[in-house]
Amino acid sequence: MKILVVSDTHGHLDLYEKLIEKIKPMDLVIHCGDIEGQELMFENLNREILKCNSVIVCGNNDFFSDLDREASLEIRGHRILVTHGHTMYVSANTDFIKQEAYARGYDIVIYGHTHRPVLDEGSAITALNPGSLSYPRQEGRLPSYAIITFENGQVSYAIRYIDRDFFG
Ligand SMILES: [Mn+2]
Repeated sequence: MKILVVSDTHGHLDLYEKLIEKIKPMDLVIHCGDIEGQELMFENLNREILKCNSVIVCGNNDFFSDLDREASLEIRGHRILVTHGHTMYVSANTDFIKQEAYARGYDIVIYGHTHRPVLDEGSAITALNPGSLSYPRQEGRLPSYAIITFENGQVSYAIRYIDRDFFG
């Protein structure tokens, strides 16, 4: 099972559409917030191109949306918390969000907000931030996304970057 994780698209889905045309199909897509009004378009693209459902949470810039602040998923024995992260001090580090998720019984927490990709893998809890497709802030500033793969009883994570050769 393969899950695509993206975040902080901030009103732009043109790069996202090119991305999913290239990496289709997926089993699920998670958007960690700051989608800025494009949730219906996002869900439709995922249904049409990836043939899958979408999980979207509310970001600090999703002012007029009725998106949930959190999503709770259970996949292949893993409990996954999805949240934008802005209320959990994620700009500093992953300590608080990991503690919070672990205390609530999760073993994977997925968030966004910082526009910087993070994979903080641990035995008790793993924190994953896919970065931003629209406004990357990490060194080099390449748009990024993440893939989570559940296979043979194992979970693996990959952060991928879209450079100028990505689409060939
Ligand atoms: Mn944002």
